[in-house]
Amino acid sequence: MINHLITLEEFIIRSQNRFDGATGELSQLLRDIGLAAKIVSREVNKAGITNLLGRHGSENVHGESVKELDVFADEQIKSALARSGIVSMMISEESNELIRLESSSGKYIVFFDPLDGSSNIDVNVSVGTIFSIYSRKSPREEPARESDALQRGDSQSAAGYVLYGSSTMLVYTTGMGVSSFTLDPSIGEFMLSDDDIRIPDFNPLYSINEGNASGWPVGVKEYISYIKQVDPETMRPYSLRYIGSMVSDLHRTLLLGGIFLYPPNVSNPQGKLRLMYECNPMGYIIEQAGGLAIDGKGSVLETVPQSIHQTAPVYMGSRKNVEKLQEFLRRYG
Ligand code: P6P
Repeated sequence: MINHLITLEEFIIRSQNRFDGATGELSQLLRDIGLAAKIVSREVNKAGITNLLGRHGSENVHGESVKELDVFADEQIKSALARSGIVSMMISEESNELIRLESSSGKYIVFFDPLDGSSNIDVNVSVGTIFSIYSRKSPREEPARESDALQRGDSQSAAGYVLYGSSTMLVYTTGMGVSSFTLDPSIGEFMLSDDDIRIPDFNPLYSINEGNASGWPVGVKEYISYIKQVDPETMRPYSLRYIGSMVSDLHRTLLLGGIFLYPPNVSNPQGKLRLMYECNPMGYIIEQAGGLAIDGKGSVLETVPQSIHQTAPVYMGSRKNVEKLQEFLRRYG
């Protein structure tokens, strides 16, 4: 129970003091991301009355149409990261290539999806920003290398998301549990809501796009059929909740429990969600909160990345929910 108001900045400083030898750079980076989130939140929440709605006309690296707010969010985050002076390279869903920054001595590499779920913007469904932070491995006096970006998800220094919903929330982890903050727009501060989120061990909730069922692996088909059977003892049938915005679906899963699934399907044989700026950051948060995040074989965070925009199948949520799925994947493949 939080018995007095703590701002994001205050919490970050306190957390930094728990890290021996912390230089304050990660704290500064998290504060810069928090500022960009406030600016994006202001525009998302008033998009309905400005000209930011609708398509920007361009397409991103995946051939998806880009909306004005996507571009705005992308620009805000890029300038916040560039201004920090501690980021040497960044990769955005909206940019084909990785972006090296003049301050190439910066300690961190940042992946981000500036406005995930943006297809929901025009219908006023919540969308989110996702970020994933790595320490670079190459010598800091040299320009950052692509190998600095191709690190496994279990090497992340920090990961988080901003959910622009009925309220704007920032949720992040630096590897010492998961904390959440709610934006108080009247004072422009993210206020601490929960300093140690733990995902429930089980909940009969599942989140998947049933429209793709014909292309799922057999093990997934058998699992989904199993959880729809009637058996009160095992709380079946489960309830289906699917918003179609990963940050929203996983924020609900983090707080209520259950399982989120995006398996391979006919149009996405390697899965649809991007490993580096969707699966890894969200998976890191779920695992830090006590859940599981797998790609159908093992932890998605152990995947050795081959390219910055690659996709991966992903199944994540409450431990018992994911373990039950794993039984079916082992039995049916
Ligand atoms: P589908 C949004 O476009 C997104 O990248 C994620 O936010 C979301 O989980 C997924 O795609 C939804 O995909 O195929 O169900 O529309």
